[in-house]
Amino acid sequence: MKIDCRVCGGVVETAVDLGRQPMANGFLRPDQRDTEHFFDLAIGMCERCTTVQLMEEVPQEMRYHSAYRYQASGSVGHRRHFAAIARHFLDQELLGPDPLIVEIGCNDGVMLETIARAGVRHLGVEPSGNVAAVARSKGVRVREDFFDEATGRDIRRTDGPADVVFGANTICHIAHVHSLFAGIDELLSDRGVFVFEEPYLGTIIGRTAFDQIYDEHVFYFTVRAMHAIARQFGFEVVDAEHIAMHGGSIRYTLARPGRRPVAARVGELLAQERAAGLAERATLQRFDATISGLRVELVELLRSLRSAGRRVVGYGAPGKSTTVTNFCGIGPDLIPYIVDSTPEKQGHLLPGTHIPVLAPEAFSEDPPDHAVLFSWNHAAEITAKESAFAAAGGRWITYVPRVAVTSAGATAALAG
Ligand code: DWN
Ligand code: SAH
Ligand code: ZN
Repeated sequence: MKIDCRVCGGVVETAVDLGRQPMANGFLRPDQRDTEHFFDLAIGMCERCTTVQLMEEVPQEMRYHSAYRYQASGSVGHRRHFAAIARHFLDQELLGPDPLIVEIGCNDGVMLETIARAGVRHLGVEPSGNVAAVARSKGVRVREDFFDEATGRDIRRTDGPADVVFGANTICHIAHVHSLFAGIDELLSDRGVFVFEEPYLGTIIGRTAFDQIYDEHVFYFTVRAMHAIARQFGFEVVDAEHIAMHGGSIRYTLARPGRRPVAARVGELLAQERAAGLAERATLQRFDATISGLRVELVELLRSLRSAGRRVVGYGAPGKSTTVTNFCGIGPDLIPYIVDSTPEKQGHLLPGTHIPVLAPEAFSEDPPDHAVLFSWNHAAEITAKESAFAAAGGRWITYVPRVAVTSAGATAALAG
């Protein structure tokens, strides 16, 4: 299959195909089993700008709404991470007489609550009403909307120029990339910075983290692709920092050309990407073959444990778990339930495979023999929380970077 690149109009051809899949966060009530939206989950690389992107898109209004299941404050690690970036902006960027920071995809206010407490002017732009309400309850000012060119222009009119526009795991969700950057151009001050952190194609491939591929993640950025995107829309990549979030992300800093010095690590990451062949379609095709082998291994392991009478459950129902279970054909016959700490996911069914999601108490009250760690990027926090499980002989099953039955210690190291 071929499509036109959303960034530059070049040709994008399918390179990794994960088959018919539901929306990753489309958790169902038991009576909603027959209402699921499926689409062809596949990615390809643009032959011109090398941006990797979904071949088929799920409309944003179907993905983000008043029952959005993901709450960004659902882990200690993420709360700490976003409090730290907020303090960085307060100390380094929001120093003018009347500074303004705008966050695209502020979710439940996990970052902006620190800014609000500091009494600094801010605005969250968040289309999912339920999480926007949580942000407001924390004192965060929120505009319930999808950010695009019109939104950027309107915020400039009502609030003035922004010194910082921030996004985390959101910019890669936005398919209307031309309108997005036109909105940034409208909103950002002359010396302002557009800072955003997104899962990194380099670590998705390097760690075989194929479960990061799903409907919400429209783009899978590299520094090289972002360099081309920035230039196309009148900006410059002035910094690119490899961070551990979500198993490996890049925090990009864009500015207007010549306004900020370019950090040396931008060139270092570009060189690493060249060495890793990240701009070559063949790299994606090898990745496609690797995950097909991983699928066979994971299903064979689960089947052999079932045959041996061992009880296996899932731990964590991140968006990623929808991709793994549907791609591998893992249903309640192999994993009878998954526990997750998000109240809005409990009592619901995992999209596609309809594995029931229960509260974590089900795990601690009746520990299984094995647990597949779907929230592997939270491994340290989870294995510490469930240390009694491993102490009693329970074993974690992981599949990133490869299928393995591990002790708690080795599992904890997975988070990166
Ligand atoms: O890009 C996105 C990122 C920001 O978050 C969105 N597409 C949606 C979402 O992706 P995700 O669901 O893969 O994010 P997480 O943070 O890996 O999800 C972790 C899941 O694990 C949550 O549902 C909460 C759960 N969890 C748990 O049950 N016990 C997490 C921890 C730390 C725990 O102790
Ligand atoms: N920033 C948080 C949440 C990421 S989940 C974190 O990193 O954990 C992605 C968020 O982006 C969701 O809350 C979703 O509603 C929001 N979003 C999606 N498209 C958007 C758009 N065009 N403008 C603003 N927010 C958007
Ligand atoms: Zn392109």
